[in-house]
Amino acid sequence: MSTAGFPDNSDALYTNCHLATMTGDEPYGILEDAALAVQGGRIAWLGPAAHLPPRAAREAQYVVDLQDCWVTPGLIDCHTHLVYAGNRAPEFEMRLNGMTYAEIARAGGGILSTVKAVRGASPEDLYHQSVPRLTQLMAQGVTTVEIKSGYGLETDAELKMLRAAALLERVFPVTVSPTFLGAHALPPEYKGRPDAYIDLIVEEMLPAVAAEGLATAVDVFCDHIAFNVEQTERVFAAALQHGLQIKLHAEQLSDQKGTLLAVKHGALSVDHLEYLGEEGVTALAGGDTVAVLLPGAFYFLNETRKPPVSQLRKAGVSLALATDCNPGSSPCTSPLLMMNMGCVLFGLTPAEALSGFTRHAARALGLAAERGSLEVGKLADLAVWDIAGPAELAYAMGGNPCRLVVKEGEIAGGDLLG
Ligand code: DI6
Ligand code: FE
Repeated sequence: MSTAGFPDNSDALYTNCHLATMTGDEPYGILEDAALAVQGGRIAWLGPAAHLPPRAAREAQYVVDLQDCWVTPGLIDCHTHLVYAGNRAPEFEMRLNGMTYAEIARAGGGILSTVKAVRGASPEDLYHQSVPRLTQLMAQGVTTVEIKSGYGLETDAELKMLRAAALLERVFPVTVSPTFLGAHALPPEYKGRPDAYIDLIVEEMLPAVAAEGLATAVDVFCDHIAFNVEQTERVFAAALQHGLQIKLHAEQLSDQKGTLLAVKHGALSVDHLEYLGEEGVTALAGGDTVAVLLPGAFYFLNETRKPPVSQLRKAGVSLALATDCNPGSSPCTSPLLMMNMGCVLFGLTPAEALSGFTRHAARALGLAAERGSLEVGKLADLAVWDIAGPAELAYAMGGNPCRLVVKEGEIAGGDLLG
């Protein structure tokens, strides 16, 4: 790397650090004893510190000594339901005191209890209850987060959820990638009439969401307890008509072959995949659809069937990892814990786990042109870690070595400089 191309008067120069660029063929794209310059919110230069031109520090607006820390791309949590009201801790407790899931559901629990809480919450309350979950993610280096609706299940309540997600993005230094998940569950008032509910989604909800520009993608829960492949296809067709991208909760509890449908329609991602069969793996091979693994839900629901990770890996499918932050199956706000579980429960390597929260997560949101790796020209979204090497991120259980978060070139959090 030469000093040619070093920016004049950079906004910030980060020195005394090591980079996991997440580029190239080597797992982490490691660059030790490195420096990184930011200009206009983007990465303007990165390379070995020894290659810094002498004028670099003199001309920079400010120089930040990263004290031997490691820098990764800001983490991207590509699958969350973090906007919701209430929680399901009482149900968790009932379950562990011996009540079955079906009994809890009959007693008004399960996903519909969160629907009731969300419908009953004021917009302000819904927003305020969601803030701590977002800030906990950000404290672990998250700079981009996907947020789904899907606990409103009626037009106004779905819009309320997506407006809360939009407000979070306005208030906090984070990018929110909003997804409309009206087809998450059948609302009680449509009991026995799932197709009529799909009509409502297609004819009323989706147009309203699109008109307000509240979502960039549309998701469906395709499973025996939710919506079938035909219903899913109707929602996909409407989404594509509105110019929205699509993704799918697929093969979480059974193999519905939703993945085949999703790939056929060019979905950004298929998520969960515990029951993905050989056909599904073949469909994903060589395509652009990302497989998103959610070890938190697998763990919290005490599942035993694991996604076919080694087949997916062999087929060259991009593997992302996410928290699935939601009150019912994954009340989790820790990407680092998900990396650990991705390794221990699903057999990912620590490098795959970090790729799953960076470059592959960016692809799962259609944002890879600007995020997910440390490269000149990409947004300066950075997470700075007090670790001796990147494998430590997936290794540790608990704790948080994140010392600094930079969002589009601005300091967004952390205590490194405090
Ligand atoms: N799969 C899940 O694991 C969550 N949603 C989904 O489609 C469960 C959401 C909840 O129980 O609240
Ligand atoms: Fe989910």
